[in-house]
Order: sequence, then C-alpha cells, then structure tokens
Amino acid sequence: NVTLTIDGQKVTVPEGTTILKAAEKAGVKIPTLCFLEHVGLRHIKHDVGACRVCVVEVEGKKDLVSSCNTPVEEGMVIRTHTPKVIAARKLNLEMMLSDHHLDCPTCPKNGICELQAICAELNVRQIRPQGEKKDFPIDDSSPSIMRNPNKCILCQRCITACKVLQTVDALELYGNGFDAVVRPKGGLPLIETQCVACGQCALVCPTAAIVEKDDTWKVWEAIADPNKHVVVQTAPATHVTIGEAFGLPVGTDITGKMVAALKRLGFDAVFDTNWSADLTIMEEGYELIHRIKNNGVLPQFTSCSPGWIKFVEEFYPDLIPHISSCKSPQQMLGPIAKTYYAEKKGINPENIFVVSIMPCTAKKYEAARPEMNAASKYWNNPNITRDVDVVLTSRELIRMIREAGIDFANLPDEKYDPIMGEGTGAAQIFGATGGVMEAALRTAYEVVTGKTLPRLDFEDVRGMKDIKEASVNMNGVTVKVLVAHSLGAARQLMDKIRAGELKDYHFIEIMACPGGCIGGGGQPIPTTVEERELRIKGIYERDKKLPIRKSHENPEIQAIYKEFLKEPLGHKSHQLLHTHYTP
Ligand code: HC1
Repeated sequence: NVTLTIDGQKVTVPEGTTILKAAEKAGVKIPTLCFLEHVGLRHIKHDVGACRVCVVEVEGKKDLVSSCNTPVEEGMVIRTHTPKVIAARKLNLEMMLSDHHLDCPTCPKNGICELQAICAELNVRQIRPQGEKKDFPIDDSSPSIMRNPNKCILCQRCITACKVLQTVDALELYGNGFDAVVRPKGGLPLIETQCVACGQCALVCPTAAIVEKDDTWKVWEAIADPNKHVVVQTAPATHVTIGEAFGLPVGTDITGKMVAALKRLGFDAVFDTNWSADLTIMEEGYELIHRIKNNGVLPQFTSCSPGWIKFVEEFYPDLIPHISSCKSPQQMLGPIAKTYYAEKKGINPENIFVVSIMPCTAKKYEAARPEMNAASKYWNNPNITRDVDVVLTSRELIRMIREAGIDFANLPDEKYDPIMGEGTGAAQIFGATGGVMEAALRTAYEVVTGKTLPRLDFEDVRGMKDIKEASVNMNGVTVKVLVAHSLGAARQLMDKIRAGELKDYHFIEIMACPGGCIGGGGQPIPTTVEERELRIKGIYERDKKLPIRKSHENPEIQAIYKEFLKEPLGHKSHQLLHTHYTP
C-alpha cells in the first residue's frame, strides 16, 4: 500500500493506483475530459492524458501532472485546485475552444456535449488564444456514422473503442499541432475502411465529432405522405432504454409507452422486432438441427448483429460458411410486412414503408445492403422499395418524441398491433448478450427432445463476462455453445476456430457490442458499463413477467407458419428470411 496526502488529507491506496482514483477515495473530485474508466468492458481503460484537464500539482515537481495516468508514490503531497492548477485547466480548455467551431445551438450534441459541460463546470468565461478554425471536410460516406473532424478534440477515445475494444482499428491519430486529426486509416472516407459501423466510437465521443447519421427527416416525410402506409418495428433492446432520456430509471421497461409514443407520432401500424426475433429462433434453431443431423459446417454462428457480420466479411472471410443463413430479425420483419402483412390487409406493397427503431448504427448499413430487397424480388416488382426503408437509432427516436412535444414519461401503456406485434420472453432477451443463445436453447431443447424444459433460465450464458459457455444434453447429444460480446472477444474465438480448435462446439452467439444490443452504438448517451448492467437487468425482468417465454409458443408465429410460410426452412422462408454471404 501507498500513503499520500491529497488536499491535506491522508489516504492509503494499493500500489499502482492513479492519483485520480486515490483522490476519489479521499472524496476529492478531479475533473476529467478525455479519461474513461471503462470503454465498453470493465477491463478496457482509456487514460492517454491527452486533454490535460485532470492536471494536479505534486509538491517538489515543477510541472503539473495528469492525474488519470500518474501512479501514486509514497509520501506524495498533491494539491488539486491551486491557482496554478485552475489556470492551467482553463487554458487547456480555451486552447481546445480556440479552433473549435462554436456552433453549439445547432450541434447534434447540444446539451449532451462533454466539452460544453466541462467548460460550464470549470467556469471558462473567455477564449484567449485566437486563431484559425479547423476546416476539415465532413465525412458522410457511411450510411451509419457521420464524422465531423472540426469538432474533434483529439481525446482519442474513439481510437481505443475501435482498436482495443473492437480490434477493428479503422481510426488513427494523424498530423501534429493545429493539423492533428483523428481520421479513418490512411485518410480514406470511412466507408472505404474496415469500419464495421458498430458505433462504439460514437458512444464514447465527448463532442459531435462522431455521431449517428440522422434519418429522422425521411420518417417525418413518410408519415406525412397520405399514399404511404408507414409501419414501424422496435428492437428488443429499445424496450428498456428509451425511458432513460425522459428521466426514468435506467433499465425501466417502457414498452407500452414506446408503443403509445409511436402511435402519437403517426405511424399506421406499430410492430415489434421481438415478433421477428421469435421467427428467427424458429428458422435458426431448425437450421442448427439440420446442420447437426447432416454434418453441416459447425459451429454455427448467429447472424443478427450486422457489425459482427461485417467483421467476419472483413477479417475472417474463410469462416463465412459458419454464419447462419438467417437474416436478422430486423431484416425478417421488413419483407414479411411487404408480403404476408400486405396480403392479409389488402395493401399494395409498393405503398408500405418500413421503419425500424434500433439500438444500433450498423442496422442502417444492414438495411442498405444490396441483397436486402427480398420483397421486391418476391413480387418481381421494382417499384417495391427496400425491405426496411429507414432505420432510426434509439437516439433519433428520442429526438422525434421531443420534437413532437410528447410527454413520454406520462404516456399510458398501449399495445402493439396484431399480426406482427406479439413477442415472447425469449425474443425479449435477444437484447442482452447471451439472449439469442438462451432463446435458441429454449426452443431447440423442446423441439429435439419433445419434452418441456424443466427450467427456462440458462444462467451460464448471461452477464458481462466477455466469453461464456454452456452445454445442454438433448436426447443423448451434448450440445456445446459459446457466447461472446464485443468484437475483441469475438476475435479471440475466431482465431481459435481458424487454428482448428473449438471443433466440438455447435453454436456460437456473437454480438458486436459490449453487453449485446443494450450497449449498441445508437443507444442513449451515456452508455457506460453501469448502464449496460442495469439495462440487462431490465431485459431479464421483462422476460420473467411475460406470459409466453418460448419462441415456438408465440401464437402469431404459429399463425404465419400455418397461413403463409408453412414450415421452417421452407420455400418461402428461403425466399424471404434467409440470405448468403460471399467471401
Ligand atoms: Fe438487436 Fe436483433 S437483438 S440485433 O441486438 O437480433 O440492434 O435489440 O433488433 O435484428 O431482435 C439490435 C436489439 C435487434 C435484430 C433482434
């Protein structure tokens, strides 16, 4: 242990502790800007000391030190708010502001900008250094993410998220001094890099240098178009996250209020991606059983997380045959809306416009993939638009609700519309890491054994541990499964598979984002580890209270097989619900 003095108080902490953490223990708050204790997962830290807002005075040292990455020493005497410290912090912030475009009222992060907040907290009242403003081009090449390097403060959190957490490594710090910038590797437009569109960079960006692409206007226009029948679907993870933005506790189940808000916004029908998550379990479960029985490629990988799919395409194209041919629930609901639903309701599929509310920036990219136009092919009609027309992230929906002046927290609970509105507990848990696996096991076990599961909860695949495993005996066959979240964890498994290991596993669930979709790149900010854990708790609580908790027992799923699809993996399923990826 090490004992030191901070602002006159003695404090004892383990060796290796930083001054920042020691101060916290002493009840002294040192301001920070670029520092992040956890980037997505507890074991990933960002402490490059770039912003120098957390500087403190150490007795006997001439220069101030950054407290976030300086370890304590025995007998140190530290002062955290001397005039020298306060002046340095202000000047460091003024330097950041001096080349910043101060367009705060029209900035996408207005009100949730960490630079704005710290300037308020530290009483910055002037900008003494005067100079040129940055003038980098805005990069809107990606369907998911917008980069405005003029708003970048070089904190490099995005680089840690991309390189360390996700091991995608699409961003770099380039140049020096005034010309320094964080940019896609090689200065390419983002779309031309290995970026997988997961948006973890946007979640940690303190300003609006990296944000989701805003598609809200397309939705306002569609709703106002009398010729369009605009339907909306809500992802499992949104059921427990939208409320945060309206002052409700993190993890609150706001399903009924979200439905009410969507109806008030003017959507013609409100459906649930939980419904198509149940459909996915049917198709993906039968696919797994088929692969096991017919010596197919194993382990089978889940395919619902589009950042993960892009990751395999970019880094492990040789492993593509492991990916389930099932489209994601988002991309299953789209073509079903323009076929089965259109027929049942007698609506011309050319006029159906499908909007998704997703926790994920990569879902925008997924909907834009060229092959995602199954309804148009099904009807052989080029006038039918894409299976999913627009994807909005949770943050965009929150903005629309605010723009419409809806008092979200006080809305009554309303119900989804029939045909694609019923979702089970199994579908609900898709939103948390391990949930797709658990949902699949609930159904596969009962289909294979013909017996009722004695216990529905597969605890081994739950929680924030980055790689989890379980095994289940089904009619004498031990089905072995793995679950990983974050692409860094996925990479560990992929390297093993490439090396010929993990051959005796049957099924692997990968979610690109830490915690699963509840931690998606389009979720409310902040999305820290603590928020992720509370949202996961909310997901399992909702599962527990739902009357039906297994996908194959969903009456609306039973209905679509009876009336339209006939059987899992059947002809129509192949036309509408499955796809393939080419290396
Ligand atoms: Fe997800 Fe999925 S769970 S990918 O995490 O399979 O985004 O929530 O909608 O499609 O259902 C996201 C969440 C979501 C799909 C489902």
